[in-house]
Amino acid sequence: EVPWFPRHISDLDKCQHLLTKFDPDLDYDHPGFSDKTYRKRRTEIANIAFEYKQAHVYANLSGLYNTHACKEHIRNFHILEEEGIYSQHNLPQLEDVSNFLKKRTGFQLRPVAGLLLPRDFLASLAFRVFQCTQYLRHPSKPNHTVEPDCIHELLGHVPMLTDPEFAAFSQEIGLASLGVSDADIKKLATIYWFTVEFGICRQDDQLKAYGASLLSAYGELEFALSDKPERLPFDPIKTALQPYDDQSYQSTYFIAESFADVQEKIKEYAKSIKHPFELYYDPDQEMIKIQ
Ligand code: H2B
Ligand code: FE
Repeated sequence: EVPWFPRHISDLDKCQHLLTKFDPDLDYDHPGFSDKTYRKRRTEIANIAFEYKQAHVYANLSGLYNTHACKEHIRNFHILEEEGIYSQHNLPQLEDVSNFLKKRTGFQLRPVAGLLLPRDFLASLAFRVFQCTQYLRHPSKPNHTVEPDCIHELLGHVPMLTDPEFAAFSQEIGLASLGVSDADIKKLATIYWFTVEFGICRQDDQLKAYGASLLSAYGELEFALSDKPERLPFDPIKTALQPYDDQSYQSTYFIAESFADVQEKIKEYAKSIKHPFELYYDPDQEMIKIQ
């Protein structure tokens, strides 16, 4: 049997096994062995080398967008690259992306430490605030992460939130969540899961991904559009009750007949939820007002 060898330049990510015999952390004879500061600096430098994969995640994913992403995502991703906000070799600053979004659709990014409770996460959307993580996935699993990370937010969510209609509709899901029961939050979070995170839609008779979790996961993006998983038509009443796995690929995806269709159906569904009062968002005062 022939030993494994790299076939594509990106396979060099797997050629990162170090010989440890001269490693200052392990070799007692290393002149730096007893120098903690030196060893810490070496570890930091080593981590930069391991994390070099990030550029490959960007290249791998963006290479799939033309065939796998919805039009809105493709268009806005181009704009982000043209304006110099996104590129393969650096992670943009939260503030630059937030300023860009704010000009386009009034959405702003706010840093968050990790996965939020659905009620808190959805509530922020009512204010056109998107809670954005600040860390990267572990480099040993570049293609998939169960938690949200920067790659997920930047490659998945931000291009979609750059679309005015999608932004309006995200805010509506947020407004629909305010003050509702735990059971209704669970249903809204499930709808959010199968649309904003894992949604597929039909465009020009082809299936395209618009869900951010698909658009930020190299393996699952291909899987979701292949003939392997089950795909059902999107119907909020049924979708809201579908159980899901947040640890690995989804076994079921929901197809929207068009991008506009999913938005319309969710709007209708939101009207059917029992709300304690009529409310709206006043953007001038950045306040929710009760009617
Ligand atoms: N928290 C954070 N920080 N980012 C998300 O994308 C996210 C979240 N998604 N909490 C939420 C949950 C979503 O899956 C729904 C609303 O439960
Ligand atoms: Fe997300």
